[in-house]
Amino acid sequence: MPDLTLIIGNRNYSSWSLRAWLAMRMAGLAFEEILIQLDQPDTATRIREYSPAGRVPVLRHEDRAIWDSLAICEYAAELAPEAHLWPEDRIARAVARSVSAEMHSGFAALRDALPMNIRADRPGIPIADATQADIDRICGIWRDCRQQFGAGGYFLFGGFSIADAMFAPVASRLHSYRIAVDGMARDYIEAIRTLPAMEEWSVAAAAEPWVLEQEEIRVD
Ligand SMILES: N[C@@H](CCC(=O)N[C@@H](CS)C(=O)NCC(=O)O)C(=O)O
Repeated sequence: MPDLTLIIGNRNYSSWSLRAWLAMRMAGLAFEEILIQLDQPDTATRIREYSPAGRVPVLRHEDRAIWDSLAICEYAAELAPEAHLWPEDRIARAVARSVSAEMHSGFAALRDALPMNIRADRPGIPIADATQADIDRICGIWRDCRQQFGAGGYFLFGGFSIADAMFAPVASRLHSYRIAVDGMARDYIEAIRTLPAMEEWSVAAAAEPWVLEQEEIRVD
């Protein structure tokens, strides 16, 4: 196995894989990829070949496993300090870590109701109150970060950071389901969607032939 190998799930659906992959790409690291199709009879066994946690993403570095998207993002930041995957300013960095952790551990209603489905274009899904509350909080985070720290670029802390990797799947979800958001959130979603690394991932996601029915939310 090469030095760095990232094990991911289906690009179209695996939001955790996208986060780790974006951080690795934006760090400028060379790595190989192994894609394990989710929801197959052998998925769990195949993932456990690389990580006892049994989830993707997993990063293999030499003979060690680093698992969990946020840990992989942190590791990418340490391997490539010159990429500044965390903001340089201490306060900005603390806020970036806070919003990344909030994303990592929260927003269950939104994650359940609006699964990441990069190739979908599906307006008209009814939005429950709990999901709307998650959307409002996320847009609030984006607004605060952009207003306070975003002056140097188009991302939450100006230049691309791990916080953007963490929120990229949400940006994709809000786009796929055409969720109404304010202008600042719309601009941020476009900044994520048009990031060349995100475009590369999205093109590959659209080309995948696999459909996971339980992830395909449709309007009745
Ligand atoms: N907290 C973990 C979550 C990872 C996770 O839930 N991954 C899903 C795919 S997006 C998975 O591995 N599913 C495999 C399975 O359930 O068999 C992370 O941040 O990496």
